[in-house]
Amino acid sequence: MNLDFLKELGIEAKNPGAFDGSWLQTTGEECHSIAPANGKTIASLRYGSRADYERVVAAAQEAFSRWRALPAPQRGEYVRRIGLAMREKKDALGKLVSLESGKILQEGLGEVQECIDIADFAVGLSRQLYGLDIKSERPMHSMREIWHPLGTIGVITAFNFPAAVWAWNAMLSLVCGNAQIWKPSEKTPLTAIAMTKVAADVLAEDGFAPLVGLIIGDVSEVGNAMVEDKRLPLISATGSVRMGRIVAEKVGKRLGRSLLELGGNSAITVLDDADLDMAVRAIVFGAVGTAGQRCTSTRRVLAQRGIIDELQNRLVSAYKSVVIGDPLAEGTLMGPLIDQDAVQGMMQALATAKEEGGEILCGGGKHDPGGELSAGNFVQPTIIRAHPEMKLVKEETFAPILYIMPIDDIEQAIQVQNDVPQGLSSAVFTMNIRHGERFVSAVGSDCGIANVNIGTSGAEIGGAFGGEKDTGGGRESGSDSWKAYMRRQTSTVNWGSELPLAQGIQFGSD
Ligand code: UN1
Repeated sequence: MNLDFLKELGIEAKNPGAFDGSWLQTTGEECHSIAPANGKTIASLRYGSRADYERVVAAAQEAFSRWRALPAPQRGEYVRRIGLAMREKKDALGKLVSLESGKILQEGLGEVQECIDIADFAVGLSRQLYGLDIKSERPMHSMREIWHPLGTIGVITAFNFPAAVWAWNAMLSLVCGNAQIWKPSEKTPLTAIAMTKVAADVLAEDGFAPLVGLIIGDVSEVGNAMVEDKRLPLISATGSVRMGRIVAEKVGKRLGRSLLELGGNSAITVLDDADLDMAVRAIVFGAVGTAGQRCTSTRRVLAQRGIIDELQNRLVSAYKSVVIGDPLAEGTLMGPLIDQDAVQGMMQALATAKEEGGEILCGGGKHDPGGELSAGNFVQPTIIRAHPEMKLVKEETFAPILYIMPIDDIEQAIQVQNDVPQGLSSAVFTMNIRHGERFVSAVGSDCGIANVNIGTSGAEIGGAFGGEKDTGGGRESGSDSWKAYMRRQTSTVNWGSELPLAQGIQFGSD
């Protein structure tokens, strides 16, 4: 494979693992970025140490003290140029995302587009960080809410969206006036280095490069340092529920804020009156896309009894035509899982499914595309006929396993759908407006995302992204998610010559 695009992105055979405005000669453990498709090392790097982390924080803090004083639209201008730089490198960045995370090139390019989109959104937002004008109960008083930058933000991201989740946080946070320190997944360090370079090159012109600090290292060394660091008022973390609980606890203990986007277990309900062509396409993209390794991946299909057999047959035949192989090759629909642990996790889930009475309808094993890809982490996308009482269907397995279960009606579908610990994304396919509206009503889906005639994954950046229950409750990306990156100040100004007290209190003479 031609890897010239790595040069374009500034990736060397050996790379430093931390950036504080310049690239630090990190001396920590050596780590290799491994292509999940063939097990080969793409490039190596050295982890940042605790001392490197200190340098990254100090530089970010200093840059923040200057950045916060810039008018927000001027900050937006920098972000506009970061968006342009990402556009120029979209092709190379998309290839790197695909090579390093194993998602297919179309999805790699889509991920970079998501970064560009959020940059554009943030530029507009830089002129819309609106506060409120609140009517005071006292004469000649004005009361307002003013939003101020928060400080240096810690961003922890997962392998499956190695660029976009950082961009959701960083682009908004930059226009809000913050510095950020990014700890990416150890499995996708090169994408983090490349993204940081793109943003830093734009910011460096005026000495603002330390705003996009990067520290690559293991959880016990730098991950812990971040969550326990009082200098970071907000930790935005994406990953497993287990990781999220630790972050929430440690950040909560120091009374910091955390913004969590954790596990999902998305269901698509398909009712008897659904447009099955659309439903099949949405389910296959949702369950097979990114090899089932999105938080929003479709893991459960709740099908009404009138259509379940036809839907099942159509899904099975669609699955059989999924081209599995090199994620960078045209025509591939499913790449590898991220590593052998993920493959083992899937095999374990398949064994449990059988024990619990699930019936494997297609797939159900590893996959060998041959040649050098034989060393990759390939599996077959799998459909299992299941029932809601199975314990396994309430768990998130980060792999392309889809459980299909019968339901009687919309009531039961909503009940079964919500009866899991996670609450990220959900969808219903129906042509009946009553069922659709019911699904998105207060007595419908309990998820952060509830769609009608659209799948569960592939959300646009314009909406707030995140979910309830074990998903962690955070909201990132669009809508008013920017508020998480700012501190709110309530300000009352007395422009009169008296000093009336609120609540009509008389205190002392006069
Ligand atoms: C994730 O899996 O952590 O909605 C994020 C989606 C993408 C983001 C997924 N826009 O599927």
